[in-house]
Amino acid sequence: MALTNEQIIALYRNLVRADEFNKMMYRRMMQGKLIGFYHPAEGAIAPGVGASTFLKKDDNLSPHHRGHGITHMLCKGIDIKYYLAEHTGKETGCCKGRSAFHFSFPEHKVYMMSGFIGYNFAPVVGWGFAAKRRAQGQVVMNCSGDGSYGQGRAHEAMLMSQNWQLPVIFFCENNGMSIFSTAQEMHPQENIASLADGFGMPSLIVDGQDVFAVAEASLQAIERARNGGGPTFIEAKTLRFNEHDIGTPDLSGWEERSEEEHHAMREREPIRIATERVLGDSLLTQNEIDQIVQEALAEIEAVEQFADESPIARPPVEELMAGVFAD
Ligand SMILES: Cc1ncc(C[n+]2csc(CCOP(=O)(O)OP(=O)(O)O)c2C)c(N)n1
Ligand SMILES: [Mg+2]
Repeated sequence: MALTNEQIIALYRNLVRADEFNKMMYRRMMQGKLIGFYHPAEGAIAPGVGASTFLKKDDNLSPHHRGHGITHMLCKGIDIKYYLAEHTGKETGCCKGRSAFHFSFPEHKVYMMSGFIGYNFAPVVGWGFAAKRRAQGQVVMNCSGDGSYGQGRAHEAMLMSQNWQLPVIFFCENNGMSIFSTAQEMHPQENIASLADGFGMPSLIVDGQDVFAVAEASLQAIERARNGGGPTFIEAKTLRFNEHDIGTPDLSGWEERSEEEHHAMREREPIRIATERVLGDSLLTQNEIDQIVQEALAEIEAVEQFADESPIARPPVEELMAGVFAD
């Protein structure tokens, strides 16, 4: 599915926003300005942007925890100042600064995180079932990592979605790592997409460093799901440039990564690949690219100002159970 020039530019803009936002989160974590912790997304920003940029407002999105879902959510249209205020422990955050990174934006149909990897496999089947019954062309984008596909519930969700032909996209961001364990250690086959074969589910494998390739595959899966064609499995092969979360040592197979490995990874940096494409195809000039970066930086500055100037969340003890159970 070839992308239009307009779609390519929209993706490029979101990629730059995601990249700058992730850098800002890393910096703020190091400055001690964030509560909780942060799972940096450097090197892995293209999968979320490619999967989420062309979702419609009514589609359900379950983002991956890397970057705390920002690469996905900012493309779905959330107001990121509430995301940052939340991470900064401020009363103006989307959960009044109580959650660190366990939150949702239900008004945007973004249902976020739990501390449990793979928690989302059960809900996405329910959302897919509801979407099919409503028959209004709504799709469900379920983003998660290679690590979560060892879980039984992932396989149950794929089986049920395929059996019932639900409009669910199983979008796997395979960065080859689950904290310290490598995908080779945890999965018997090279491609996690091979799992889909067992359920008769169509699958696509894409270069997760190329945002345009990811978006093409995602659009294909979204269209299939919208038109009643059932689920698709997408495996986006990506990289983790940094440690799993800030403060945990960057070990791979119990060995620290070598300088050569780091260097080779950085050759596959998503912004670098996307910039080569838009300049090479004369879709944007260097001046226009500079302008896009400036706009992203201005957006981030405003978001940081909002978070910094907001009052600190100081919930009284009696309020600590608020929001834990539905009324
Ligand atoms: C059910 C469960 N088991 C283990 C953990 C601890 N844990 C947190 S992140 C993570 C690795 C996840 O790897 P992956 O899904 O590939 O995502 P990545 O962090 O590589 O982007 C693990 C094992 C957890 N949070 N939940
Ligand atoms: Mg992983």
